[in-house]
Amino acid sequence: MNLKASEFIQNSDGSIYHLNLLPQHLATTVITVGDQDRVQAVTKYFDKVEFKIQKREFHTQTGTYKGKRISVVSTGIGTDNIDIVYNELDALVNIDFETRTVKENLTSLDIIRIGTSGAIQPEIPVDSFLVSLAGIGFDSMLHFYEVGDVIDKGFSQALVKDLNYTPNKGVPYVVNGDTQLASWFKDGYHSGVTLTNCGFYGPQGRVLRLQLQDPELNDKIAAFNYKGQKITNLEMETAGMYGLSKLLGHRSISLNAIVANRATGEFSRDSKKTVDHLIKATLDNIIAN
Ligand code: R1P
Ligand code: URA
Repeated sequence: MNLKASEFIQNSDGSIYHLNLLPQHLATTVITVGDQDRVQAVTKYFDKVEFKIQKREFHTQTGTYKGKRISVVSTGIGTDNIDIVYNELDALVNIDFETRTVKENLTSLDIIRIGTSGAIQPEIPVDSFLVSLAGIGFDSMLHFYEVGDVIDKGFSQALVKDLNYTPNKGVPYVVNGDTQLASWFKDGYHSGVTLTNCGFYGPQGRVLRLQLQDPELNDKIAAFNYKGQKITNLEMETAGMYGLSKLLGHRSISLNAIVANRATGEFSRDSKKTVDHLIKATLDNIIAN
């Protein structure tokens, strides 16, 4: 069945609506970054860049690193943007742009996030790296999809109970990252469970001028333990990435440069340098696998 013009939206050059890409512009290994300027910070290490485009916060460059073709795509901030980026990346490989139909043989992408994050456990220091083995979504994006058995219901129920989580904030969802991709990033990485939230300030327990609905929430998050798993860090994309990649049939892993530690109150003195170290490590880990 042909997809309607209002659902699968192509620009006048045939490219997909937000990312502005045609299928030939995308590699099957994709690095996502939040910050559009971080795309260049990754591709400066490439042998060559074959293609560049930017529309809104979605900046893409495709090229080769040590002979491997990789696309680097900026997502902007939040799981609302992850909804756009994941659906459009999937369309680029799994929808025929001429017939506007879903292909019979589907392609699976490897999607690796290089992002920043704040640790919530004191033993995970600023300027360290963390690979997210699972993502907990305090946002509601994934609930709009038929999720089947992709989410861990027991984990979710334990969160609601132990955190005394008020229903008007929604229902947390928990999704695992891809274990094969996670195994590429072991040496030099902490691992943990990443809490993805729908904001940076109140939702992550930061108080500037506004008081919080539950001032104890971050302490409860830090103390929470489900079958030996502790929540390690806070950011704004991982759970949405894991949910959509499982539903669409792609492999995703989220790598975090820890720039803040909420337990000790520290922030990195040179977060750009830490992110640069994570970029170099990630590129070499991709090549080694
Ligand atoms: C907030 O400052 C942003 O930083 C983190 C959060 O997930 C959020 O997107 O990731 P990025 O550095 O990749 O944007
Ligand atoms: N990004 C976040 O979302 N939170 C932090 O504390 C640091 C980076």
